[in-house]
Amino acid sequence: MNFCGIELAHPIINASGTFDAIAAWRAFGDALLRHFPFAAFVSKTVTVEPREGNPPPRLYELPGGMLNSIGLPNKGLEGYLAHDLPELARLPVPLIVNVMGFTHEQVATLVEAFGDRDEVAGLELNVSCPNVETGMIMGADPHETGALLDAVRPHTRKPLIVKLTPNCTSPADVAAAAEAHGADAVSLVNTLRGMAFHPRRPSEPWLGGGTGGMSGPAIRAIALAQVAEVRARVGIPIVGMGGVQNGRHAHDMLAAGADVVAVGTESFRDPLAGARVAAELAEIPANRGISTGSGPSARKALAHNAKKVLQIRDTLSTDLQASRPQVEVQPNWGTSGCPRGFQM
Ligand code: RRO
Repeated sequence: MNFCGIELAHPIINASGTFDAIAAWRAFGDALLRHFPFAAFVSKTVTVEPREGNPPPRLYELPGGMLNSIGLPNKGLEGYLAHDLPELARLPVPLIVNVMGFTHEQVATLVEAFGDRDEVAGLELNVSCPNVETGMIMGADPHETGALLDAVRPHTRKPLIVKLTPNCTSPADVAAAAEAHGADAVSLVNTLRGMAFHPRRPSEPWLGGGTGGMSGPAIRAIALAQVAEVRARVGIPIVGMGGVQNGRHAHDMLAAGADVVAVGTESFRDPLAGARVAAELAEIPANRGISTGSGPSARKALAHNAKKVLQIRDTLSTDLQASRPQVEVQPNWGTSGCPRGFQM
């Protein structure tokens, strides 16, 4: 299928920041490249300057999801170009780089730097991070989003995908402004701002950053409603995400109006979730009335790719799952520090 001029083998990609392809490559070896779980790879957010990220703890498990307060740790533009981009360019799928700046000039610098690179298929503008003070300002207001696009659109001809926040009055208004000012697509939802207290020290916030962003199955219904609302307002393609765990959930996201579906939190539990979701989606009968508002219809794309995706599923169990990780991979979030057995 075609998404903003980018060829995708199937409609399932990753949500930014939820799959570390370089670490997974180290863990699984080249089997990961032969059976990459996503049709495109979206990088973790890159900023102009390197960032340490927020103080720990950075994660908190919740019933049906989790809170994160990662705070954009990254090597910065120079470090990313020198170290990460050459490795990510070797992935067998198109690369979409997620960028964030605190000013228009910073975002323009990032867009220009990546806009020139053949390794990069497209850019996702993160105007929706809940974990830095100014992170959401540009994405919470339609005028701010429009002004940002006016500033950065001239710097590249590559597809610009605007990642929307659910933490604002009207994501659909912001999406409409993004479209009117030259965005090629929108993606939603980023995480919902949330908070948790220390289990043993009441009134002390658990997360080092104080608040965090909530993701996982508990937010799926909210994501579906917002995707449907945005679809009613824009004609550009939509990347739908929020709590997708299986093919049925992906199907629902397409039915709500998405053209492409991103898997996020589920990949922490199951690094192969992307391929599994794609395979399950392909098995859902194609004639279930999915009709997307723009671009190639998801139904046609599913039928076209069904065979290919089923092949991926068949080889997964005999190859990638059997290949022993060369470093230890946590099967689940053991790092949140949330005591086992604690009632949430
Ligand atoms: O790094 C983060 O804390 C983070 C980012 Br950039 C984002 O966009 N969404 C999120 O939940 N966490």
